[in-house]
Amino acid sequence: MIFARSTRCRRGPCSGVAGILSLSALLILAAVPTSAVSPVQASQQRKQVIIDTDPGTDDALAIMLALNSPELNVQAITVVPGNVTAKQGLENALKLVSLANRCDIPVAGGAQHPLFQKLVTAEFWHGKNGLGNVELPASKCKPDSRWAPDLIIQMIHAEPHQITLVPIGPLTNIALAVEKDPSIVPLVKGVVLMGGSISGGNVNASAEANIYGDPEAAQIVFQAGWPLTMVGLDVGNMTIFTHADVDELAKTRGPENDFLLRVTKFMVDLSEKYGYPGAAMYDPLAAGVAIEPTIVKTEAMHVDVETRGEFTRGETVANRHNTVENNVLHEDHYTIDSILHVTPNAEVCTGVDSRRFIKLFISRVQGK
Ligand SMILES: [Ca+2]
Repeated sequence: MIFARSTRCRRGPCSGVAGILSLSALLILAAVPTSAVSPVQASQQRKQVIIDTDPGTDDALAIMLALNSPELNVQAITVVPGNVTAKQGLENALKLVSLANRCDIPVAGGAQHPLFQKLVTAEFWHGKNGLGNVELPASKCKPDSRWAPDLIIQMIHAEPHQITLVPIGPLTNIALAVEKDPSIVPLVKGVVLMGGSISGGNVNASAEANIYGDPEAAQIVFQAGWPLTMVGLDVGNMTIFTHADVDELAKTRGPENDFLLRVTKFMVDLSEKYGYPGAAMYDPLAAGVAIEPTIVKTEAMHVDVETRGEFTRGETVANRHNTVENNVLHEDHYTIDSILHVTPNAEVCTGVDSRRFIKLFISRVQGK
């Protein structure tokens, strides 16, 4: 497994690898006359991401954050059914890129339903239209004609080792891409996904919504063998957008700013109605981790997705110590023979500098 970041960096407040790289990049840039860095080169230095999304209120926040962050170059937005149907999700994604005047970004529809179960949509939490009942103008942008998994496969082959996948919905499209062309796995730079939990679910006692939405797809994605960061409920629930944050957004104006103001107000009001202190920033935090990995602490774990449990279907079962006991049959019973090591397959986020993230989010979208 490849885990580029050092353990010290991941677990600390972090002056680690990412910080060193940033410093190196600054030193290199300082040594080069500004005119020598072309816009194309500058664009290539940014992290290339494909966002796979089921927009979705918090998806809208994540997309707007990504589009307004110079660290990221959003190569494509692919749409998966989840919070809303595939059709509604595609319409929403197109309206979002249109609002941001980014018709240059391909937006493609993909799967129409989960791999092995019926779709469960969440208008209850996201409003009838999935965007907090905030109506956006009709999109100026047109959908890409490619099927989302094909677009993902093509882009990864066109830019090997460059693209980070940022899935913020059920993992159907990503699993279909891997199943169709497993050769993309070693060519992906990384996967930063919102989903899962190691401390109980939100759909029910055990499962988080994105994983619950397509457990078989999630198991494929977790076992694929690429560097994967799991931004789960554990850290999303620590990252709460409050009325004070809504008020902060209300201080500035702009088409995106004003849209996000209304969506976040919808989210905070609804969350408070059901007893939460504010709106958890699940999907935007995944975008935030792609932008600035040091916002979270992670621990390497082996994660499997339960697909058969009566009470636990869709649970991300994380091995915190990465060992299992090896039981061997002796006559009529088993005995523990040895301890086997389990190779981690995910960096699981276990801590977050939540205020730093909320400030980053607000600062990036204010006045836009
Ligand atoms: Ca989502």
